[in-house]
Amino acid sequence: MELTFRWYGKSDPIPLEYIKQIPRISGIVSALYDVKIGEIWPQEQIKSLKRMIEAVGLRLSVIESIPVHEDIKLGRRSRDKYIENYCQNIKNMGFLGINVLCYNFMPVFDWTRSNLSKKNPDGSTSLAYDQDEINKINISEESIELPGWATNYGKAELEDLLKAYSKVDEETLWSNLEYFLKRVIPVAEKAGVRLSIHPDDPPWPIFNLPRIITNEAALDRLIDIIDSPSNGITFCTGSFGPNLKMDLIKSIYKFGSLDRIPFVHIRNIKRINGQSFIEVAHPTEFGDIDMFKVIKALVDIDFKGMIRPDHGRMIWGERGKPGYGLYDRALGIMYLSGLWEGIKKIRNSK
Ligand code: DNO
Repeated sequence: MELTFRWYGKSDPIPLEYIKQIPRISGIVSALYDVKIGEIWPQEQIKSLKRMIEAVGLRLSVIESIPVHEDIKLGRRSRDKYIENYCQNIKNMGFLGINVLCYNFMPVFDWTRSNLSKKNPDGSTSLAYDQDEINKINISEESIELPGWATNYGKAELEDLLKAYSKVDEETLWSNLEYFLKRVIPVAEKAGVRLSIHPDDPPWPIFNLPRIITNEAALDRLIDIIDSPSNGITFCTGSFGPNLKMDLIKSIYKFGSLDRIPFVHIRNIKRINGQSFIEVAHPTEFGDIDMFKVIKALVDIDFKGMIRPDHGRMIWGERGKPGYGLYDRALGIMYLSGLWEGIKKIRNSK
């Protein structure tokens, strides 16, 4: 198991040196953020990112993410060219010894929240998702700035995408994912890279756009598309957490034992009636996810992949990228690694 931390490159307000000071963190999760979606990442830029990280004594362990071009998700004819570029990126990663690639297959929007700084009684702020708020938004008319929102797309492009997706139902999206995986996974295998799909967050359709990586059955279907360790899952507790029907612990045992989980994102959420939730501090008692059981399952399956603390609250007056401040994520990973050490030692002493 390797403990990692997400870092947004030079524009991240958190210096790499600070991350290095968090006990037990040895890996960085990062990406190139200025390459157009669908293009080949310049090898020199990846090398320089890697060098920067290595200069402080850390390593570039995971690329999160190389975004999948919408034409691939839509199954447009131009997808082959973008798939070819994707394959080239995978080969380049493998060549540089970066072995895990986190990606997602969510149409247009990545992770979505309705509030980026919901005030908590203790003065900290959290990311929150309120389904009623989301229902009130008319995405083709309002321009909204939220994380994971289609800031990459201008208004006209967004409209065009929404129109195109109106003809794409879940089954079509599945078959487009299958088309993609059947082409990239053999390349990834050869390159020694493990793709890890990130679940849809929240795990249900939003704005009438289909979302398919939402539950255990979807993960079964995904790994059945191609039976390969390179066809893996980023097991994100906070993304699956709002889905009441998902037994997180059972899924960790199941997909972990099958060696289909190269990467884990850990955070806690508190469900608020129906389809709304707020992100809370990592420890079990603050949310609906039993962190002891999550870590125990990972210890039990002898998890050898990467773990990163996912979103934290903003605490101690910190300002920064929503969900990606230093302090609460550092507290979170210390708590998780303490659980890991305790569980492992008790198990070994029996
Ligand atoms: C949110 C992240 C996601 C993730 C992508 C992977 O905080 O976990 O944005 O990076 O979905 O492609």
